[in-house]
Amino acid sequence: MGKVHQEILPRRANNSNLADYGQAVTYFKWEDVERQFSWYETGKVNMAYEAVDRHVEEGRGGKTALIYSDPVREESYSFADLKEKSNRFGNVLRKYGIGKGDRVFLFMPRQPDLYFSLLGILKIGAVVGPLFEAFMETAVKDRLEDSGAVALVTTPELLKRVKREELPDLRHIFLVGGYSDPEKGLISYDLESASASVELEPEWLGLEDGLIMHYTSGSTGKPKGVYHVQRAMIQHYYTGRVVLDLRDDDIYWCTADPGWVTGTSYGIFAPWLNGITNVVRGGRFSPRDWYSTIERCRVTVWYSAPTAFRMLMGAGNESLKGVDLSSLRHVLSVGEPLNPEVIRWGDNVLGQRIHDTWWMTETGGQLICNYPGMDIKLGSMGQPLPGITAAILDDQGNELPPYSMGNLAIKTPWPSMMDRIWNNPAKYEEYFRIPGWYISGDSAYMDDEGYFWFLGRVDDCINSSGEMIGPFEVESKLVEHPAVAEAGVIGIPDALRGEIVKAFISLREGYLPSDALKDEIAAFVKSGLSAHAAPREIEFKDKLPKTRSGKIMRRVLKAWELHQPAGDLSTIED
Ligand code: 6R9
Repeated sequence: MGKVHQEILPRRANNSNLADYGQAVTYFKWEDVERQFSWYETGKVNMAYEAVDRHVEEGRGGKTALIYSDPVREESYSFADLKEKSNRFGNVLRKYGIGKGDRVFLFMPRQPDLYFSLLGILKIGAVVGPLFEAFMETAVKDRLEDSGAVALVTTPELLKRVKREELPDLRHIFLVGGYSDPEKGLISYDLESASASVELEPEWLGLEDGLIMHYTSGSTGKPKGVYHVQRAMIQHYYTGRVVLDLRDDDIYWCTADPGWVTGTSYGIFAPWLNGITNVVRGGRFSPRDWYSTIERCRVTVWYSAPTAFRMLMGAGNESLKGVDLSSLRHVLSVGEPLNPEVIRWGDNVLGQRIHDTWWMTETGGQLICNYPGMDIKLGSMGQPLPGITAAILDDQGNELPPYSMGNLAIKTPWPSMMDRIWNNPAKYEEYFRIPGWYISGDSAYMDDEGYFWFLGRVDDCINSSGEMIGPFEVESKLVEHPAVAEAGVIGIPDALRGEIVKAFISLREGYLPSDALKDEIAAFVKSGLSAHAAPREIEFKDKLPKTRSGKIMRRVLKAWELHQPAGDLSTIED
């Protein structure tokens, strides 16, 4: 791996929160983070208490915790409101015999009650499982069945997708905006919550007690239930400070849905553990709508994903006319590699450097990041946070020198590391097959200054005539071409070269597909990157297949290409 695209952006003038922890890695101790929690003194642990009640008890109850809006309503709730609403629902759950360790799932659109009920579930020590609202019958059933969920919070509309007769463990359904029907096990969330007490003693837990489950789909086979425990709050709180750089007067907006780990770790836990005002926007994405949300709510810290930034970029500067984004002071990205072109767009158009962060459902929190106070290298995921050790390992577990491509691995443990894969210990062990390390399944390299560079999922890397090609590098070059909105790159079998590079491309507004354009784009990659990485085949698509969290599904592109079954598709966007 050569010294490619090492374009360095100077560090911003920023007096970072990292100073709280001594700035330098050598001084960092997790214990200094742990001291911030009440349980450090009391021994009484509960995530919802730390994220909500604690602020009320310490005199911050009147502060706005949640600003919810969608095209038809805008409401805000204080920390005291969150405490009251989650206490009420916690009491309802207790009334129906639900308690510590029970799995309670959420299946509803993003709306305030989703947040209240999630906190209520955590208050009584149950484990919460948020599902994407767009899941269809089988996706819902598989997850409820595997987790053995005893209760579900949903809406009358979405209830139609719940195959209750096939789910014997599912005893109670709480309907938001619906009526009780005891014979059918249906309970009105609204009426029961309204008559429940506002007083509740939280269930006091240990750091190893359950917190949340997120199902994540592997490339094949059924989705895995990634199970996290209370201990994760240490990482959520800490990264909220040093990576999100949250300060008391921030207005923070994480655009992710709670069905995706980003929407809980960083859409709920990190901001509220830090007592920050959190914006939630319901409804569908549109550039106008997103820009005006930033303007109207005076968002200061904004966490989103490359797919969204690319869509905003693709929509052109027209959609920015007349909007004031000057409230922004810190912008971050997660979920997919962040193309250098997108960072340049952020610098020029948003007036903000977009900070890439790398982590996974299984890691529970951010691990390798561009955080305030460090120099950013365009196209790099950044460096391991203080407290985290990362390395590139070969398949035998040997640490590889700088610039070698290999398995991105993290030294175990860290606070938010997954506790298990529900019902699947063998799958869990696979991640830890090399003693002392967590193997991420991503392929990357490290440079001689300790910055990490993402290449692709291990399964997605392409071997063409003996040269290893990471799809990300090719995709990033492709999106620099003015006609290209998004690109997904895969390897396809080739008799001569082993594999060749094929690119699926969606075009920007105003461009039409043609053979001449294909040639031009291929030549652009050839001259800008290398001959072997240039796509030998290009196919134009109106849309690329993506997950609900915005990841291009390369394995689906590959399955289409090879006329093979595409594996689990429950998380695909419609
Ligand atoms: C948080 C989240 C994890 C996979 C991960 C990697 C990809 C995430 C990335 C990134 C390059 C980044 N990924 N962040 N790739 N640069 N900054 O996304 O969790 O949905 O489990 O996905 O996403 O391939 O292994 P999850």
